[in-house]
Amino acid sequence: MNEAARPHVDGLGRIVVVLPTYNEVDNLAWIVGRLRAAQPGIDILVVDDGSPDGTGAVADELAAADPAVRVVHRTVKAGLGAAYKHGFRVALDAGYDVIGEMDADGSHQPEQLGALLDALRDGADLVIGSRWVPGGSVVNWPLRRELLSRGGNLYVRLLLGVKVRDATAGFRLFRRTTLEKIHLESVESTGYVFQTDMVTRTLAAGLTVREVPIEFVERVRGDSKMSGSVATESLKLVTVWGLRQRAEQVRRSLRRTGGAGR
Ligand SMILES: Nc1nc2c(ncn2[C@@H]2O[C@H](COP(=O)(O)OP(=O)(O)OP(=O)(O)O)[C@@H](O)[C@H]2O)c(=O)[nH]1
Ligand SMILES: [Mg+2]
Repeated sequence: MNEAARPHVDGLGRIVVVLPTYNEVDNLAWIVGRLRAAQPGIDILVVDDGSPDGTGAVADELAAADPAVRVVHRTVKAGLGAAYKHGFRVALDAGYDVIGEMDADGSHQPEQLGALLDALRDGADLVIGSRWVPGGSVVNWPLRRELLSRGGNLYVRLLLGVKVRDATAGFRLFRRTTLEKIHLESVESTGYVFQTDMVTRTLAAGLTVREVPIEFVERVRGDSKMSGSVATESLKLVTVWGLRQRAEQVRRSLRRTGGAGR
């Protein structure tokens, strides 16, 4: 990636989308091709966790053929959040102004990225492609998955007071200033709960989050990496964060009451 030579996208500067991959050999070239066609001004950073199916080699071939594509190889599968954190650090160091997230399995459609870019141009600090705002939808999801996602989001809203409909979504655009303000280095969640963690931190920092409706399409090829343990980890951490928030609120109000008594 010759940084200086990369194009700027109107009104937004230099943009890179981070694509995390684990065993996406049948999807990667297809999604990279669609992304390049839909948004020729946007660069791509693949973060592969040593996929045994050869996804890393496909990524290398794509990078060799196209200066807009770059690859980070990690040696072990260490979770979606850890892969994103690594990719974001590389993107920040490379000087990008906007850093995006997208699944590599076709669930997030590159053709819908334009609407997310528009919301960022309107002034948002983080834009989320959302399944659960009016106009958003999912295609080919079993009822069980829909209930898990809707239920998880309801739990996040109730416990953390996060006022977004799809806090767990992974189709996003961050301004670099957002990642700087929320202290990316201090983010510890390594699994899928990273998504909830990032939006919670963004709102807590007083920044603006906008949701844009998207159509989420269930993957056609390859296997899902979502598992019971992923859901359990999210449930556990959101509960811990929620209780911590409550304890902090109680501590603050006790301090206030103590101060008024003096
Ligand atoms: N680098 C890396 N990528 C991962 C890891 N886990 C998942 N991914 C990628 O993250 C994206 C989302 O994972 P999916 O398995 O599609 O999970 P999901 O979209 O929540 O689940 P489905 O709807 O069932 O597809 C895909 O591009 C995966 O290849 C990981 O540990 N490391
Ligand atoms: Mg998926």
